[in-house]
Amino acid sequence: MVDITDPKPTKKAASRRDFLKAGLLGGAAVAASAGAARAAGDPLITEIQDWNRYLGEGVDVAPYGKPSEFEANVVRRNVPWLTADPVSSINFTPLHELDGIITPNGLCFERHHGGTAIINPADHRLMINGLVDTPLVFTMEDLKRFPRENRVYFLECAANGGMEWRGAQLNGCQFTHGMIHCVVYTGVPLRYLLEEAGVKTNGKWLLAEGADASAMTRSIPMEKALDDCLVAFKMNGEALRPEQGYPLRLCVPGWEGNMWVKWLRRLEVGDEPWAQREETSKYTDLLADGKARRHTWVMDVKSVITSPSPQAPVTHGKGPLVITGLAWSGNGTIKRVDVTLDGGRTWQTARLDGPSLPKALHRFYLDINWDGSELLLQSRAMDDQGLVQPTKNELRLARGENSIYHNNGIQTWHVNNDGVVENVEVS
Ligand SMILES: Nc1nc2c(c(=O)[nH]1)N[C@H]1C(S)=C(S)[C@@H](COP(=O)(O)O)O[C@H]1N2
Ligand SMILES: [Mo]
Repeated sequence: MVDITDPKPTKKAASRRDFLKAGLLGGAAVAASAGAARAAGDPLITEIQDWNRYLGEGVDVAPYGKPSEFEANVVRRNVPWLTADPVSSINFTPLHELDGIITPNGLCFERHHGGTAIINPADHRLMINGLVDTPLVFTMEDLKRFPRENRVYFLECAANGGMEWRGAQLNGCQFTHGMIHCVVYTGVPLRYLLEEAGVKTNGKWLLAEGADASAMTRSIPMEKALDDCLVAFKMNGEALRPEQGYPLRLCVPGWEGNMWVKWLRRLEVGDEPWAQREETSKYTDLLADGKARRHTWVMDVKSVITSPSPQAPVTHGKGPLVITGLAWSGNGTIKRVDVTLDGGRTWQTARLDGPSLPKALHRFYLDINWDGSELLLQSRAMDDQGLVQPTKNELRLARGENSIYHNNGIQTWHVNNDGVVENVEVS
């Protein structure tokens, strides 16, 4: 904890929030006494501060609000050497800075293959053609007259963690696991639109096409399209962000992000898959024998500790420590998350907190009293189908080392005595 003899306590060391937090942790004697001592001689408590003395800005200074200036480091980040050009590239959600299960719109990672398309919704059209009774074209206005639903889903790029197949590489969960976001979508069940067009009996597949410069296309089996797919126009209550496919995107819950076509302009009904680039040369899994697995749509059960993690080291020394992270499964809900402090020798069941929704992120916590010794932190998730997250060795045994996509292996963070955290691999 903070040295109470320090003549110039830092702002962080004496914040009211820390004091309250310390007071709330009943068993945390160290924290509580430090908090009490701070209250006694701390100028941040005893002297009136500027923000208490002067009026603040009026309403309307920011008609669309922004985060506090003190949160300026909470941003998406890319890894420039990963791709040749930012137009066909990726950036990552700062998972280590977030809590709960919802990703703020401005922090949702971006993956596009031809840059962000800028489309006036008045000019946007969605066509349904192919093996249908009546080919249809919808405007955005048309779509908003169908009954709509609100659902919380994660979207994970199949390449999330792809750089980590052969060993620990990137130092931060933002980069190892940040190709994921989770928001509330508002949209029309795809089923309603397909029913309107009337799918012919041999219509077994759907080709979804984007209106961006990459005109991304993916084949989707009709059962999935009729099951839980959504044509969404809102995220977290407001219009989709341009980066996320404004004005319209496809949601394919629990399945790989690549299928969630943004700037959705066309749905063609067919009798077999199309074998487009994104389902042959990309988004297939090269196995050890040189054959490629295809149509691996579901994003399997997975989890990661988001704090402590390399970008979120332990700065407060020993004592109460909140370990937290995220778990998810494309199969359904998360039933249990176990956490180990010793690289997998012993496990403790973490506390799941917040909503538990199918195909959505789940938040877990393990509140410990850290004695300052080294930790090898891992989390292991189990979903409601009984599927358990594998170790990276188990994954490599099953899939070989050529793979990029669908790495749901257990992540290890090494925490040293000073609380510095590093990406390592032990199993
Ligand atoms: N039209 C279009 N849709 C697209 C893409 C694209 O480049 N163009 N990228 C796909 C990929 S690979 C992923 S992982 C997700 C990323 O969604 P996001 O940018 O909202 O995070 O969108 C998918 N949909
Ligand atoms: Mo992706």
